Amino acid sequence: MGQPQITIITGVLRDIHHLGIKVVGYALQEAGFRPVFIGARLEQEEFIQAAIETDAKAIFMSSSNGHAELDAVDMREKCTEVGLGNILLYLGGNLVIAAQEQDWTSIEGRFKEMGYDRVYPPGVSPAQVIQDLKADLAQRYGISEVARDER
Ligand code: B12
Repeated sequence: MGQPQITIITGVLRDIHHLGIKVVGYALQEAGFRPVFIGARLEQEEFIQAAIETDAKAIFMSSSNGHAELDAVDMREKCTEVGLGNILLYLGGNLVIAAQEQDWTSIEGRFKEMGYDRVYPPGVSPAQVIQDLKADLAQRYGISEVARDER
């Protein structure tokens, strides 16, 4: 038996584009994590409830309708209110409308100010995300090994 797997809640915030987060979910599974996909068209509270129920270490939210600045706001505060102030919050997808007319660093900065730990543009490689996640788990929780389920 290895160590228990690390649960990551994944899903789509308010919109329907679910292919990207599914791709990320498969990569998480391949890397030895336990991704729990909870669906699309979700409210923030549904991610938080799922994280509480599964003792998740991270929430991966996807948003591609271009309304993330409205839909994703206050998530960190809501997590803190229920005792999840430390949980890793990752956000990705097509976050804003007319992204090509904006500097990515400025888009990323706005979401980081909201309390997201990592913010990704479309086309990010799942390998990069997993590398970041391993680094963040080590730094925030002192977890340095991601065990596979050895059933
Ligand atoms: C397929 C698609 C659809 C399908 C969705 C099918 C489905 N169930 O998923 C359909 C046809 C249903 C659809 C509908 C709509 N769509 Co659409 N759609 C697309 C399209 C062409 C591809 C999206 C996709 O699946 N890409 C493939 C995946 C693998 O890539 P990805 O999503 O970017 O994910 C990658 C990364 O972003 C990252 N990632 C994604 N999420 C996350 C989360 C985390 C935590 C992490 C770490 C990484 C990560 O991982 C992936 C691997 O790199 C895009 C345009 C485009 N080329 O991106 C438009 C697009 C997303 N759609 C758009 C729009 C406007 C709509 C509609 C609102 C249109 C309408 N007026 O009805 C509706 C949405 C209605 C709603 N209620 O939400 C716009 C969004 C506007 C914006 N953000 O600027 C886009 C960008 C098209 C455009 N250029 O205008 N759409």
